[in-house]
Amino acid sequence: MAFTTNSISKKPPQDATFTDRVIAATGPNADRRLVEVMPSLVRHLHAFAREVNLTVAEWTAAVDFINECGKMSDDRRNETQLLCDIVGLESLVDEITSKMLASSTSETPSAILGPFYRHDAPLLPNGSSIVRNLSPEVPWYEQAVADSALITGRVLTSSGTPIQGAIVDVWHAAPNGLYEQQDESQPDMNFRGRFETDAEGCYTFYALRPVPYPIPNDGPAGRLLGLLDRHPYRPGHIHFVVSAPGFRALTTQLYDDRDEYISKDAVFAVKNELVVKFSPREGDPNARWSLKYDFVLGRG
Ligand code: MBD
Ligand code: FE
Repeated sequence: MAFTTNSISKKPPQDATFTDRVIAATGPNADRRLVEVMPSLVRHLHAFAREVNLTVAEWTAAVDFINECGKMSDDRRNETQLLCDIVGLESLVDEITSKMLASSTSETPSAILGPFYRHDAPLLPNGSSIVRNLSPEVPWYEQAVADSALITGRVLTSSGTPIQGAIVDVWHAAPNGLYEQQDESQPDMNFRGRFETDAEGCYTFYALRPVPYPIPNDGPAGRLLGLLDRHPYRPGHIHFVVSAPGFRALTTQLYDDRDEYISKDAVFAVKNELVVKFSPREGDPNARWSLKYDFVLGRG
């Protein structure tokens, strides 16, 4: 039955299915977008429950599971978002959104934000490092030196004009596979920074080549992965949010091509255009590798 605002004031027909009755309960002053969205959600939820013969015990376990995710979610760790990630929902929504908004195929593809973004990463001068307090006492010191990398590039319009004053907000995990907020031993805001592009649209910073790591495995989302006999690994990746006035902010990730998990990301976020190759770098005591990557923003 096609849903119209007119039909909601009518008594549901005697032969309406249970699902139609639930949908028809929506009132005349309902939120407009919910009027579009909820009939489909209710139909799919009901069809799912019927298809799998969902029992009360199973539904209760699912409610407990979602409640547990919610209780574990705050601005340091978002377990509900992680749950969406492992069933591919954040990647799907990201793809739908970018298809709706992208006006040019030259725009850099987006990728999901993930659960570890923090607002207010320090604004650093170009040429500085997002690696804080690295010393030989750090257990992964050797690896950090071996993976040290200079990352440079430009922020451009889709016609190739440099954008001055764009903000490149970047974050990645430590060589031990933990983001700074997951790891007591790391300084606050380790491996996070924001850089402003210069008159040529350039940004420059030091970071590390990223390593594969397991998404947090100690909560309900990790338990679900175990029950599904799935591995928890994401390929090594560097997160970016690139923004500039007059342009749509670009949330994306870059993936190191050395990584075996590129073809089996636990959260289904890899896109070919975002896989990058680091080059060996000579004569820079701060970096063994370099990467050049230009971000192309859409107007908006
Ligand atoms: C991450 O680090 C991440 O980037 C995503 C998308 C999901 C879980 C952990
Ligand atoms: Fe991540």
